[in-house]
Amino acid sequence: MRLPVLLTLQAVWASLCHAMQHYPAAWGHYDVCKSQVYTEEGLTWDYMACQPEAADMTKYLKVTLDPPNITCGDPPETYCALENPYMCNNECDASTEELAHPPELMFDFEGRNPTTFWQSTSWRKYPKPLLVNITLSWNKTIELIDDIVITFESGRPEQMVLEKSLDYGRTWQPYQFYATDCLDAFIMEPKTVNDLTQQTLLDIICTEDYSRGYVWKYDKTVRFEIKDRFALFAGPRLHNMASLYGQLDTTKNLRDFFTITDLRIRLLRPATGATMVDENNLSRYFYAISDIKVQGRCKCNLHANSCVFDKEKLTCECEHNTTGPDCGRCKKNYQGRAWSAGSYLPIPKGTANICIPNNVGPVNCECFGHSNRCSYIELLNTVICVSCKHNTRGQHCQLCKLGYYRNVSAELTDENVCIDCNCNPFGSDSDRCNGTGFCKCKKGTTGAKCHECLPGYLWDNGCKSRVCDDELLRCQNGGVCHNNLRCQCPAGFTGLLCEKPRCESEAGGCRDADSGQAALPLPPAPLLLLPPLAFVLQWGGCWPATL
Ligand SMILES: [Ca+2]
Repeated sequence: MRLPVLLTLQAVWASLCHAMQHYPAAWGHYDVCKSQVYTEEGLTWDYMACQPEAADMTKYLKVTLDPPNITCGDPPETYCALENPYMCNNECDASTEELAHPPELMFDFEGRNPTTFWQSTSWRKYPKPLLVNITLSWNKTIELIDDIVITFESGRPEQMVLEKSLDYGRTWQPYQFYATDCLDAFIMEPKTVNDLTQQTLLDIICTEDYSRGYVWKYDKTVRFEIKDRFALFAGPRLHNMASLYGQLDTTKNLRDFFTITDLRIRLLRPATGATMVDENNLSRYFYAISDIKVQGRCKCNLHANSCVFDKEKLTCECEHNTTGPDCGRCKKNYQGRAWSAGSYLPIPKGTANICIPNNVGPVNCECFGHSNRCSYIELLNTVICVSCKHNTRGQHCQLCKLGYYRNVSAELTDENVCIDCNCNPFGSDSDRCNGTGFCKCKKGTTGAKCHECLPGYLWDNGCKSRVCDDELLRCQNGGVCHNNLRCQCPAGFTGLLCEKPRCESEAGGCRDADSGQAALPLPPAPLLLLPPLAFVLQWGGCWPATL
């Protein structure tokens, strides 16, 4: 392949790589906490914001029911069929595996037939309300990333509240109210998630969307819509995650809204399917849940990309010199500046905000405004700026990149602090210049940028020495001086000043201009075709006839 083709392919590849780096699909992975990079100080670590992968969080929870003996089957009882409330000979018996409905059946793998579910005792004590609290505890802060979906086999409750805790169950806040009649049940106007806006996203609403119907085959789920709330910032198909990440970064309330340690489902009134409760047939009324979905990830404050489940507890595997269950503080001896969470911005790598050792001199990431990212170099026990912009370089972006020089009239924080040397590529030895912008010139060249010629030289993609003129350096044998750079020689002559006679290769030899004698004939034609000899004959001018 020829060189120009190679260069073209390389250029295409480089621009492709550049384009891919900025392709939106690469946004928001945050799956790497650090990577090795080469800087002027050698091999070092570059730190990025990172977070664990999202997962099915129901694998890691503890479930508690209140009252504790609310699960059916102890003592055994009969209840009405889910499909037909007048067939009331089904049995719930906690002591028989096939007839028991313990809470873990809300979290087992679904897809089997028949569906497995937890079930409460029936509403025997009507009109005393049938109240059940189902508490899911993680003993760890987690961030929700998808809708919470609860599947009821009993018909969806006529009244329920979904609550969250952010302090391991000490205090609770409602997430959403659900009722067949919001005004009647909670004195709230019925709303849906579609009524929310960016400004009202954190409002707690009561919805009637998930309470209607009784054992509708395809209408069994109660949902808390996380994704619809995300979409208020990220767009309907969550294509603009940058906008959402930006909001999460800057708005603590928003971040906290999607963060939980516990969830509580407060079941307040079972499905009755009618305005009147049939007091003669109370074993029709109970709660049964076959599945609860909670998708999320460990909250590690963007300081860990993995979270392990060990001894019944989730823990972030903290990086960036942080520690604690949520990487919420700096390690001992790494408290050189106040702890802070990582940031999603700038996309796609974010900012790590690592903890730095106690004994580092200047603790700030001081880069004179040419970078907002620093990297701690363990070997040198120092903090350096990473990715200095505006053509700067150095530990604090205080120097100019090679090929640039310091603009003395600009402050160190000025975007125009470094000026392009702008050395003439033909006239200068390199693209670098000294502190006042002077380039290093090639022979015959002068000027600050090496774009002018010294006397005796002429510009021709650089300065070439003067070859001929009409005075002292005349072209000989009838040659004509062309732009003072070369003699245009007549057919029979060559040389700088047309001082040599030209070889006559067709005739098989050269005539020596000084002796005037005929040269010996050259060897026969096949030998002439030997490449080195052919080259010499074509380009090398005349050789002695004895060759
Ligand atoms: Ca199940």
